[in-house]
Amino acid sequence: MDALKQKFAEKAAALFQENRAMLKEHGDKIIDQVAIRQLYGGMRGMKSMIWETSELDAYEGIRFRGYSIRELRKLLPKAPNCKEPLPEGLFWLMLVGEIPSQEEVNWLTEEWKKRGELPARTTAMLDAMPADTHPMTQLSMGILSLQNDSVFAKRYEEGMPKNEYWDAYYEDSMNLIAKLPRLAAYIYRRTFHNNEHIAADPSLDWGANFAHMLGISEHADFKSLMRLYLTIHADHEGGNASAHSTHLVGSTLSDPYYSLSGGMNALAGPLHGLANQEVIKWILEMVEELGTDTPTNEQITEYINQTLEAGKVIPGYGHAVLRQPDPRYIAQRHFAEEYIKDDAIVSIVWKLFTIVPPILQDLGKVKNPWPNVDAHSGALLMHYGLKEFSFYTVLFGVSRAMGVLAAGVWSRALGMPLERPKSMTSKAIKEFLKKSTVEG
Ligand code: CMX
Repeated sequence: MDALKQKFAEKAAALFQENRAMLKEHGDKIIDQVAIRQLYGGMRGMKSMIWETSELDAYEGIRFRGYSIRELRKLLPKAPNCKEPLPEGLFWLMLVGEIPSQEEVNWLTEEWKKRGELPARTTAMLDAMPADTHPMTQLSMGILSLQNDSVFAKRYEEGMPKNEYWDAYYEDSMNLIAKLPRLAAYIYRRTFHNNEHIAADPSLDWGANFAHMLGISEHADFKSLMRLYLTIHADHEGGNASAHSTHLVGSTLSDPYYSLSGGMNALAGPLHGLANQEVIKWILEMVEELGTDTPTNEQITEYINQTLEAGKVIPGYGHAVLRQPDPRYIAQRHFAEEYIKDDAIVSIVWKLFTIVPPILQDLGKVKNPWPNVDAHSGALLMHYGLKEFSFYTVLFGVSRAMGVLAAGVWSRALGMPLERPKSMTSKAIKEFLKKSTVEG
């Protein structure tokens, strides 16, 4: 058994026992109440599942195993000559709750290299798809094409006992995460670069190798950006749509390939991960409409109002949980301040930060007028030459896989059952109200 798996096995066995004892003693205690508003309102704030890898606070933002993004940028191991964390380190942290040593992270980098090859059937399937198929569709189908090799599905078929589910889920998750950069780079190169592919560089870590295979830029800063990007998009506790979808599908004992594909289909929606594509599309349309990439505040205000009057949302702004500027936005802004000088699109993103929030606030209904993670990422990618914005959500997906799969290994280890909440009809709600009024 490898060292990461061994560590996980010990921690998971201990928490499993602890939880059983805790549930026996406290299982009937009420932790939350549900308002009718929440049933009609996308279950906002409803406590409904266990997610070990990260926790989101409305004001502080995300904490991975208790660490903020600012702390992780300092504490996680790094590649030589790079200030940004290695995403491999975050995966280790999410899985076992400890900041890994440089040696442990190097082991994980090597392990993912060994598991990273794509089978020929995956590339053949992608090649058979129309070139204008959205990259997120290609990603989801590419993940499913790998399902033939699921260790979990095979061992389940052979009668694997419950206490081994996590082990098979771990193996699939490691294999899948290892392959995702190659799958994503293949999708990018076939869709936008005449199907000309770039071989993996065995000397590079997971994130830098992804940057290399995309072939965008040999600029060292782009590799740093990829490491940061893949770290900060990885997890956002369990309730967001991609995490929750992966979790729900996994709870049926569908294997990690089916589960992650489901999660990616949720990420592909414009209110979730696709917002990173929508932000840059919206900014580029503004630049084109106004005929300048240095618009005045008045011109930007006018454009925002036009968008709202057309009944659309301002992409990259607002959040279902956060009530402050997203620390993932702030991390990307700090990156831009340090690495990027004089970029017109980055400047527009910064102007929007001061112009959008008061306008959204004046609408009187938007609960969070601040930027989310998607408001900044596209401008950074554009700067380094990754201009094909329909690909942006795939990058988000490659990162998100680490969080949702690490959480999936935990779900299997803790024996989480089939997820099956209760739904109600509007008629039943009316009857409930009638009864509660009569009863006073
Ligand atoms: N622009 C315009 N209106 C907005 C808005 C925005 N950026 N954000 C929220 N609103 C509106 C909502 O559409 C809703 O309007 P109605 O009552 O008319 O339906 C109202 O304000 C209240 O919404 P809310 O409670 O503040 O926000 P929700 O929790 O319902 O939705 C989110 C959150 C992210 C879907 C929403 O803010 C939004 O649509 N933002 C733009 C899309 C976006 O950037 N998504 C990415 C989020 C991050 C991610 O998951 O990747």
